[in-house]
Amino acid sequence: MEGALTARDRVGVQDLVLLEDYQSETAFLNNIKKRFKEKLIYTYIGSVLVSVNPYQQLGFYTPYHMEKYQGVNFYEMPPHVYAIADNTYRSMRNESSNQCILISGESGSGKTEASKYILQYLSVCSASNEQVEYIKSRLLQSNPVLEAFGNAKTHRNDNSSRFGKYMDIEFDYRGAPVGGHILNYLLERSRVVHQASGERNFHIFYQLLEGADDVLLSRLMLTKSPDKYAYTNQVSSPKYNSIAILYDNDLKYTIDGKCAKVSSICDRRDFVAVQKALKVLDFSPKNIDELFCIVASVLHLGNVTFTQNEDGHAVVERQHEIQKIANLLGCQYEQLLQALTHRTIEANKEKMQSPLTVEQALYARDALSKAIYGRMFDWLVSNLNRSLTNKDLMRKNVIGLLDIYGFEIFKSNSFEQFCINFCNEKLQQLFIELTLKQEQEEYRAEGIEWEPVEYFNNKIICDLVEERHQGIIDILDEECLRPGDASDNTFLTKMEETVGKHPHFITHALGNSKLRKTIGYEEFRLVHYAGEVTYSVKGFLDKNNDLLYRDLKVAMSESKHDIIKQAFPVTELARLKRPETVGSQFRTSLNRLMDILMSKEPSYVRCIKPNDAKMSGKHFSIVSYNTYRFDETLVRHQVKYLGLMENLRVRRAGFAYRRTHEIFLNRLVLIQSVQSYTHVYTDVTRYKSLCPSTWPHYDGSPRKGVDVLCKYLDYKEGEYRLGKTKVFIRFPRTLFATEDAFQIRKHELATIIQSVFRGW
Ligand code: AD9
Ligand code: MG
Repeated sequence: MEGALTARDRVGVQDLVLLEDYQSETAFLNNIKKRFKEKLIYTYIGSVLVSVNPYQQLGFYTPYHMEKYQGVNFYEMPPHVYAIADNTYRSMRNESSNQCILISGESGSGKTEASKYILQYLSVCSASNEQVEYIKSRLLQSNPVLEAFGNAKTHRNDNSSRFGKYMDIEFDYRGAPVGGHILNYLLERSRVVHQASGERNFHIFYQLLEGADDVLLSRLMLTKSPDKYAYTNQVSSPKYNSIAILYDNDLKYTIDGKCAKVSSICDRRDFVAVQKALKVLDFSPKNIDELFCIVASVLHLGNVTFTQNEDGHAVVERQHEIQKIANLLGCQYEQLLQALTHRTIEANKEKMQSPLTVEQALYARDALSKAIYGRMFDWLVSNLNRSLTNKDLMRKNVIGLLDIYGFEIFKSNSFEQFCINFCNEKLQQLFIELTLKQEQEEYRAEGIEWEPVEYFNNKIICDLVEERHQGIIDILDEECLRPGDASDNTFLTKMEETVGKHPHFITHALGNSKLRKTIGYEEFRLVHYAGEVTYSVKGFLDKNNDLLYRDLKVAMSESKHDIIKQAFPVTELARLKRPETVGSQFRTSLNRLMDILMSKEPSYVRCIKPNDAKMSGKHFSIVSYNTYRFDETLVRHQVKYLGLMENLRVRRAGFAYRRTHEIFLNRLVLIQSVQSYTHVYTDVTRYKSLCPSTWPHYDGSPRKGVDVLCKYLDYKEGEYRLGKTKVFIRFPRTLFATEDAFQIRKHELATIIQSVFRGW
């Protein structure tokens, strides 16, 4: 507990289950707001950590703090991401079980930062030797590489992860990290060829242009300036709110049309870090060179343009660009040139070259850029995995870290948001199931009767999206496969026919007159667990198909370079089956992820973004400070999308507070940490001091002691239960009364001790 009543009033409760009015969203918000103002960015809901992005460096991530959180009881210290990491680590060791930490929240809320703090903590608190140190440094160095290739500056976050990431950290029987494994999800490949105004392409493009020395630049046939490349120079005037215009430096840049530079990012320094990390991770000089060649080739591809000849066919404008690209990708110039402007088609078992129109050629060019970049990213992850695997070291248990995109609701939502929001539905389902399961298990283990909890099961929405033959993903696939007149609009009609009656699906045609005003003809709306999202069907078929013409695949598969050759395997060409669509692939990989997570003991970090201006507040005027630094409307939305009220309800349905009997009576305080493993505690009297039968000494069992104490404190029958190892208290007010009495008692005890000393 955080001490005296006054402190509770000022900084709120550190565990939201102790809120008296736990049904009130306003009370919830007020509590995190109070804490946030005091720079207490962390609050619990039971064992779930709620974190509010401070947008400033706070002083509690030091080695001193890491040491302080090691081996202490979860609730004995102020809430912290280290407490979650430590608790997870110790559960893994003590119970010899696999664990996972699920981090969620919207873009810019601090997921990736939290996952880095957790990884650092696990690396510091675990055992070590030379071999293990080697693995630890590799685990830590995987971050700068993945961020360079998978993160980008967006309106919401200067370092936004544009892919989902699940990382297993593997530990041996001593609890030392011996390896890792990364799974990546749905990289936003469309960013390679197009970015919204004021946003950037993936960091690596700018890092390379800014950070590479002249020798490397000339080898890659690049000039230093991102303005020269179409894929890094797509800036027009952005839309943003007025606060941002006034205060955000890099947004000011975007007004000038110079989005390539972001004030919070140093591309040159980051490039040095990436090069160093690639070396630590044992990427060969040849592979590193090939990676940069691929990045450069994509920049050159973006500059390839086409004109139309007399026959209406596409012709490459500056053929020397293709020469550069072929060179960088290690493939045949003629073959690439031909594949960018023609398609091989088979008619009557005869192969023919069919010329492309300019529009088709541009499509093919962008499809190639996306495919090259996307497959290079997959290659990168699988190579990182190879580097994180040490066959000589025996692994016993794992801790998984999931840093995945949160719910997205933009003004205009497309296929990408559909996939991301589906992913969040699945995670919410898992969250509810596992939280209930955990609660139930704890009650059973403690021998306390389980009281069923009413909750909204969002399985109905997951089914709407993923069910075989009748779910939206399969309807979309069917349209993608159907020859003839299939289009985004026929997909919409098919959905109306198949799932039109579903309570969570609405379209213009299906809605009533009031709804029709808010949904366009080419849109559909899903009622997600977190709220309604309207999706535009435009581009769904294309994005789901994600076609790359076969001729381009052939050209790539014949490359002399290792990475490209491995990324475009010849075996893929021999397969007659159509490649799986993006939606189906995503469904499969998500369901696999759910199985992985289900088999582990989960912990949760729920991240919240306090304002849309990426600001800590020091730039705001006094008038705007409180309004904008902690934007209540924005936070309220997130509390809803994260399902935090539901979480609190589930947690509060039974008992608000539970602690072991020992801790209820006495508090354990760490007095010495001999090595990183051995901790020495001392007992500090707590509530047992409130009852003459338990203080100063009680000879019976802790459970009996708590029983005597609770009766003495006049707890009513329905207010508490004694489990085998823990006491459960139903209402916060019961606990607060005890805590307040203890604060007074503490004072009395101090006075008694002082007078005893004086008497001496
Ligand atoms: V996204 O979905 O990948 O776009 P994240 O990952 O949720 O998003 P991220 O962790 O990248 O957000 O945080 C955004 C920025 O907020 C960081 O670059 C930091 O500048 C800032 N941040 C986040 N958490 C903290 C923190 N605990 N302390 C200080 C923080 N700054
Ligand atoms: Mg991130």
